[in-house]
Amino acid sequence: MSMFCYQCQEASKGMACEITGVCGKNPEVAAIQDMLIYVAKGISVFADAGFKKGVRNAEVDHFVFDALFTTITNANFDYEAIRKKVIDGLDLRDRFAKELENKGVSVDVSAYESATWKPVSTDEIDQKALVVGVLATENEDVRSLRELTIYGLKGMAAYGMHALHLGYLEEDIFGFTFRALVDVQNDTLSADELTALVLETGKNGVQVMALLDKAHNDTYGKPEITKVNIGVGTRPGILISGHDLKDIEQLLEQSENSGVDIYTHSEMLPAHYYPKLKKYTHLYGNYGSAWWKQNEEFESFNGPVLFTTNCIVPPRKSSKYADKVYTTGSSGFTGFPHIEADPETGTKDFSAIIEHAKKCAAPISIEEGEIVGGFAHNQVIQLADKVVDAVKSGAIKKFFVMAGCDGRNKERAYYTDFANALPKDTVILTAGCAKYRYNKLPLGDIGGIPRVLDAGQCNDSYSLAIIALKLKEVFGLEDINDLPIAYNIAWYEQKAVIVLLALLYLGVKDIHLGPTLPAFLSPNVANVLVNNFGIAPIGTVDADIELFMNA
Ligand code: SF4
Ligand code: SF3
Repeated sequence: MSMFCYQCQEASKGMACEITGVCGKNPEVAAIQDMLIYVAKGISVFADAGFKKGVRNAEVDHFVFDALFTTITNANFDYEAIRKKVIDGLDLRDRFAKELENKGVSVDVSAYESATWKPVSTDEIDQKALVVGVLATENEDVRSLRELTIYGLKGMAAYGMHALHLGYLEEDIFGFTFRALVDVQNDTLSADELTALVLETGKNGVQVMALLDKAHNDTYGKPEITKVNIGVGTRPGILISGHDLKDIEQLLEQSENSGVDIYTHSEMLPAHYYPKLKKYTHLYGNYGSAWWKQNEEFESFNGPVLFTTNCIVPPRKSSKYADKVYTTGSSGFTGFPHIEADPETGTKDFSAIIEHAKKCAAPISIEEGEIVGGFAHNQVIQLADKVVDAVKSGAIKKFFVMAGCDGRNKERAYYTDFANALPKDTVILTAGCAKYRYNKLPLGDIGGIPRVLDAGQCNDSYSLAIIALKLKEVFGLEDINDLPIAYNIAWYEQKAVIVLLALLYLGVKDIHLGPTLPAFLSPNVANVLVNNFGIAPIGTVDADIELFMNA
């Protein structure tokens, strides 16, 4: 075994990647990512003590969230960049420990090796990195609950970073994150206490998604129903991928009147729904589909690509686009230029990528037409009367929440088949890149309500929860589970983990999860989720539709 990672849906053989990552993460990167989480845990021992005494440090906040975000699947493959974060983090931990000491805050570090371990060389860091990963916890149930918490925190921190970039994040989110990172190192906690921590992570996930929703709505206006062009223009383009709306805003501002068009890719598609982003006429359209098709789609795009977050797929050796990709934020890949924000202002200088685009040919068309989206909670609630009438008249029998992630596994064809096979009196509520499995199908509408309502990015699953809560109120129901809504969620990486934990916290039961259940759920932990929440794996399309329609 040269590595051990089981954090995403692609974990090798449904168990773990032990030789190299199916995602392309090699053992060195896997180990240094484990080390970065270990350093975040060490800093959190101090940050938790400081937080409880009212001592706050913005550098520490940022480090811990960035460490969690950096280690999300497909976000950062740059070994050197991650090792630098590790070294900087160890220095920050010791500086912050001094600051606390000077302020009279005592910290009991005796139970936490991560708070005291000091390497004397960088080689020692590499050696230590091999033993601080997932398998450092021997008991498989404790390991499962600890990792479930950490993966939830990773998703939460990713969304939290976007909210932070827009100036929206509440202090208690940091306080919870630090405490949770201490608790996952605490050998005295029982399985019940760790289970409670998992659910508390879901509660904080709801809060962060609500904050991000507010940040996006306040900053860019409320999402509107919008038709998005999926064809191409004649001018060179920049393709922007990932989830960070502040990045696309800055890119749009800086590229206005440059002769270059901006195209969204995968999870950046929902940028088109926001009034203050769609006002830019050079925000041309959306190019391609979900993240996993990028090897082909980037080739034909011709222009440079900017990754603001996950999901990066390592380019093939024969790739002709590898020298055109840039990263920013917590994302990274060895050899791709990384654009840093000005530490004072948060501004990013995208001039290099804009100049690069000017020298490129226009994108090659891979499809034509339009897709429609922008059905976030505000917009759908405006349609509430129409929706309620359609339910009361029987025109809509059921809603299917099919939020989450897409991925390259063949079994994911299930989701396209499922969408196609659903009875015509059903509506799909979607968010996240999972939508690309069915958002271009001719599924029609029900009395003017499209049968696929796209709320936005994976974090906009929050919108779907708000819509469900609103419908519960309108129908005068006691329990969210009495609504005619079924949940058939596709997951891939850790953002989907926090979405799932958030839905559980909101009381949603009987979620079907696929295409496979997480490898990091031990049989006992999986049983807890099955027994308490009715979580179930997907089956066949026909059997699942029958089950859902008769529930
Ligand atoms: Fe494997 Fe997923 Fe981990 Fe990558 S992130 S190494 S595919 S489990
Ligand atoms: Fe997709 Fe990576 Fe998860 Fe934001 S972009 S949902 S997989």
